[in-house]
Amino acid sequence: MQETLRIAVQKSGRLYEGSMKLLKECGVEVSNGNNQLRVQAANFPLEVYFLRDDDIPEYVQDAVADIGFVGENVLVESGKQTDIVEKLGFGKCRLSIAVPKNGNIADIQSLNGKRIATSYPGILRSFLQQNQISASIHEISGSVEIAPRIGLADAICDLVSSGSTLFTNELKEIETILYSEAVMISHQQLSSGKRLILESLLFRIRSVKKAKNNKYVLLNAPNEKLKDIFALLPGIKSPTVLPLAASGWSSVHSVISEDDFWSRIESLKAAGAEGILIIPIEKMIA
Ligand code: PRT
Ligand code: ZN
Repeated sequence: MQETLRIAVQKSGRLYEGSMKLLKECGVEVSNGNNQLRVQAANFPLEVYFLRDDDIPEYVQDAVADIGFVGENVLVESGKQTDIVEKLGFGKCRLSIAVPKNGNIADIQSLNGKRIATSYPGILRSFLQQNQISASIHEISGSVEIAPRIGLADAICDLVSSGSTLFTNELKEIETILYSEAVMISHQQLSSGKRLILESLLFRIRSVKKAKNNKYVLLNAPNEKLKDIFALLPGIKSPTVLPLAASGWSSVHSVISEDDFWSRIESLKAAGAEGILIIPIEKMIA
């Protein structure tokens, strides 16, 4: 009998949509009707457990689930032993120390003797130790950003993504402790059957991620400009070149990465490319 890989994902919250979307893009069909705790994928040997994110590292460590999608921040804070298999590219945020905008704390050294409110006492404690700062940590589970205003703390250590929560609460970041995104974690000793399923899922995840980081580009150019244009299209073995009906012109097809997308398009235009079309790629198989 074929084995099934058990994956833990967040039941609801900021990582739920990204997790389900990624599975879907990998061709794994999961229906989560009726708010079920466990659902078997229809077309892949995967069983999905819907849990609170804080419980995911422990479940994977203890082999209640084989793998999980969870924020790196939650994993590090939990101190649980699992392997990080892959960064997933969603749920990006940072754990930062922030202080009142108009207060007198300007750098981390000024935190000595101060009170810091956080939901991440473990990560904060080791940061303070490493930097030899002696401050008291007030652990609170939510609405950390209001702590300075109500006199509970002098500073906070909380997750930031857009920065609008800090802005609204008249706080400013003075230090980032951890950059985080959703990661795939795995139990440290999977059976060989489960490892094979994991490899197959991972292959699909990497193909989806690679496709997102690249775009298919089509352009027209006069033949005498092709050499300059090829020089601007690195990273692939060779572009496809087709003659156009208009003599002396060619159509060039290639793949360019998202990283320096706009500057590369501008360079292509400057080099003589015309009629540039950019097309998203759905999957990219290495
Ligand atoms: O119920 P459960 O325990 O599963 O969920 P939860 O309420 O603990 O977590 P949830 O759903 O809020 O967040 C899940 C994960 O999303 C976090 O562990 C992070 O890995 C990731 N993530 C990404 C974030 C943010 N961005 C984020 N901005 N988690 C929380 N925030 C909060 C932050 O705490 C602050 O209150 O959003 C506010 C700041 O956002 P900005 O955009 O105003 O800067
Ligand atoms: Zn949580």
